Amino acid sequence: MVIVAAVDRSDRATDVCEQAEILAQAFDDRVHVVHVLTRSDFFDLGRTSAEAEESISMDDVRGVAADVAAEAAANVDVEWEAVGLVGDPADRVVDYADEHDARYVVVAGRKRSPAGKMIFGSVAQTVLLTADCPVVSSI
Ligand code: D5M
Repeated sequence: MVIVAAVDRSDRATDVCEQAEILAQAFDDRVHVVHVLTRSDFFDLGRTSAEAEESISMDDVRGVAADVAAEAAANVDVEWEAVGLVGDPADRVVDYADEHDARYVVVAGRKRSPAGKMIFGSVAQTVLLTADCPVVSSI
């Protein structure tokens, strides 16, 4: 089966991948490291300019997201795959886990005030509440 490691661009991505690796070793599974880019993330990464917007394909965006995932997965010592997706991070991670019948999704939790959650949302919380499979928090 597949262990889905959902990674953002923070240092916590390394912990998520390490936890996914431990689970994959225990169950003899593979790790799919998933990063989701929103369109605005794509521009934040500085890979393109607003003028070039028209010529960007979804494959370009997915490719950039997969590069982020691959970077996070660099030290994973079991079979892994880097997956780049586009859209709302929590929704896409949950859809991906469902489509691949994931054994676990791994995310990293973080302490946030109620106001912080309201303003920024929490990908980890939404994944936890909506995924069909168990969700493991690496911290
Ligand atoms: O997000 C915490 C966790 O949610 C993080 O450890 C992985 C997952 N996450 C957040 N953003 C993304 C993207 N863009 N792709 C894949 N997985 C993601 P938080 O919002 O701090 O609760």
